Amino acid sequence: MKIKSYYARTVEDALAAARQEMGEEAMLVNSRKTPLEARHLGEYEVVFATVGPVGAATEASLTLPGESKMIPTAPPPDRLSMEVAELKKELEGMRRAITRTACAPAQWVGVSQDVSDAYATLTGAEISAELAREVVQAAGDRLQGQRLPLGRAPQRMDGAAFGRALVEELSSRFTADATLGRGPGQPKIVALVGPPGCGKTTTLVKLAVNYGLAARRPVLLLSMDTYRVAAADQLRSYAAILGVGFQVLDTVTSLAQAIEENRGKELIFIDTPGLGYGELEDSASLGHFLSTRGDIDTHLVLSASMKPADLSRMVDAFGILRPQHLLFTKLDETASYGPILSEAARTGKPLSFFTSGQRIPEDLEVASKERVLDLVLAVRGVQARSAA
Ligand SMILES: Nc1nc2c(ncn2[C@@H]2O[C@H](COP(=O)(O)OP(=O)(O)OP(=O)(O)O)[C@@H](O)[C@H]2O)c(=O)[nH]1
Ligand SMILES: [Mg+2]
Repeated sequence: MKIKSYYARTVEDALAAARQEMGEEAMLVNSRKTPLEARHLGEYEVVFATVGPVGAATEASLTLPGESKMIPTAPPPDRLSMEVAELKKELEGMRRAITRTACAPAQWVGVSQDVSDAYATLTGAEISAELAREVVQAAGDRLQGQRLPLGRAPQRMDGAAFGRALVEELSSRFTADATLGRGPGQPKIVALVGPPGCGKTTTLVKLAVNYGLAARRPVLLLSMDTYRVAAADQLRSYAAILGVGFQVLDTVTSLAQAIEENRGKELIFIDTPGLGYGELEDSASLGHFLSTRGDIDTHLVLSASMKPADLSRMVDAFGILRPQHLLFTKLDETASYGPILSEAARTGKPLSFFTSGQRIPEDLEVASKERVLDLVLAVRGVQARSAA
């Protein structure tokens, strides 16, 4: 019996090489992902055997591109271990088939490494699987339409061009808009709403400093956060430090009145209590007020570190307040930025600002498409800026 190890990018490639060298009777006896230290030889190590004359020397060889090197090996596997190996092979084949089917659009299956890499990058950044598939598919179509004659196999496509098409596709799926307030009138009124502890109050202060004080615009801070004892004190302290007007209001009627009385201000920021799922219904009057006032620009504040499914549920739950923008905080607490893009794409709502730290007022930045693409594609190394 002759046993030989083949290192190749795929099991199929190894099989083809083995059949060519060892003949059609070459039998796959084992396959595994190549250990990391030998990964440069190929993604998979696949062991093949052929039954030769009894007593023939047993050997295994390590096949490198353009070279064949013999190394000593263990005794030949017995019947049971060969059956186990066969089963392993089948399982591995099934796993790969399932992964491919779930990953790439049907017509791209098994065709292009760029496609599966792109899909892996997007889902690795926790962009929703559905959006990732759509974008990768559309990028491929876009490229095929531009560059390749119809019917030509996509594996011959230009990887860099595909990267650019991918960035363009992603970029076309969401918007960013960091304006404060709605319409040309004054004052600009901005309300921050969101789940408890997501960073509403500190973000509001960051905005007030950067867009009010720093620009010498008269600012007023209003707090509707009377749910918890002394909840408004946090904002009251900031207002005192900054030397800006501050009021605590416990009804929407008094909120409307305070806005009316302060028409002379350029910027009015409204802080609201953190609302969980259950509490959203209890605060129907605030919800009704914010969703019906055409002059209030409501930003839904969300932590970027929320799990994608919880994030989507939360965004949907806050839909009753009809927020105009999505504002993401705590970017410093995650390394997966895909959900930001997914939610912006899913809801069609523009991203407004990002915060990435507790420092006031420094840790605030304008949300831009370039920034989002840089964050999402960081590991891919695609030049997001060039296409955004
Ligand atoms: N790491 C990090 N922490 C942040 C960020 N933004 C806010 N925080 C912190 O998160 C905590 C809660 O912030 P708040 O601004 O009080 O959050 P809130 O949404 O007003 O909370 P409630 O009013 O209780 O609903 C504070 O410790 C903030 O310093 C951020 O971008 N990164
Ligand atoms: Mg607060």
